[in-house]
Amino acid sequence: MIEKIEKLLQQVEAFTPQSAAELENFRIKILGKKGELNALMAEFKTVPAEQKRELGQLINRLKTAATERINTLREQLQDAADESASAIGDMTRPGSSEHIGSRHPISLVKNEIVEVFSRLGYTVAEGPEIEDDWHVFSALNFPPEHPARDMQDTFFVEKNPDILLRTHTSSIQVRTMEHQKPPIRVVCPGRVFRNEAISYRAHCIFHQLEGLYIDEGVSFADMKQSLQYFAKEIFGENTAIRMRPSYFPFTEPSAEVDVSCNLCGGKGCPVCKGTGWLEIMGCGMVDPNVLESNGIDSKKYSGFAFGMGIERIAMLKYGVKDLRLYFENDVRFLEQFNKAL
Ligand code: 2U9
Repeated sequence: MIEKIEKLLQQVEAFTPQSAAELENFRIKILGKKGELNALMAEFKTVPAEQKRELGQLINRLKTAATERINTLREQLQDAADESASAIGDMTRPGSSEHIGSRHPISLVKNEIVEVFSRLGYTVAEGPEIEDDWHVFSALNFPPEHPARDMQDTFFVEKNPDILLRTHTSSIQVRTMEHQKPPIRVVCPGRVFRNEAISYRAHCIFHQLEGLYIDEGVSFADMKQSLQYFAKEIFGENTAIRMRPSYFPFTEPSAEVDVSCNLCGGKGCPVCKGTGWLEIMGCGMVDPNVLESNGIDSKKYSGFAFGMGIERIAMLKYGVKDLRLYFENDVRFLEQFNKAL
């Protein structure tokens, strides 16, 4: 019996359960009603009186050792469970949602404008931001002394007067004419660069979208109708347009296009500075010199072109007062356009 108790004592000391269930089974096996300890107690009753003292002490040692060991192991298992639970965190807390970002308002407006013109049969073309003099100026009828060719207005690359950052996306139309015969119907969105002081209404980098339509018999009336359709699609069905004479080297005649101010309905307000009109773009009939420079017979073909600043259209559409906001990447500003996605 002594041997049996000592063996049980060793078992108690060596026992290391992996789970609370394993520990509970062990407790039942040793301390339970039908466990080893009660069996020993029953056997104890039958031993001779002279052995009772030593055996009684041993059984008591086993009972104390088993109770203490089981309590210690229970605490250890509980600590380990608490620790892994805190690593997972509060499992009842709602999950954190993924931040999916939003489209930049300039991209949204650009896509919208492209869609309007695609309904009129225009395709989209893009081109390089670093250009040469021919594609930005010479092919577009800019005279050699034109101020845009000046260092003051244009960024040149590495002091080479022939290599520059495009000041307008017209260079894309020039490239289109190099590999496409009329009819040509194309819109050209892109980033442009001008050496200008940064303010609430000007930036040295901005985005333009220009269009070109060349075919036989294209008239000023076609241009006016197309741009009126564009204005109504972008600013609303009740929008009216007007044209004022203007000048560009690449178009003749040229015009500025205004839309009726839809804030005051044309009555005059601070946004339209009391005029009832907001300038949105420039346009004109492609100068015959430009057609000829680009290998198109100006006697057979005519065309119109237009150009707009996307920042300006987005400012008018969304009521943005400071153009610099488009370039600061402040998510509090950018996220406001989410719903327009
Ligand atoms: C070719 C022929 C003609 C593109 C045009 C404008 C009028 C125009 C400005 C609006 C505001 C630029 O962003 S802005 O500063 N653009 O007014 N652009 S016609 O004319 C072309 C282009 C290419 C071959």
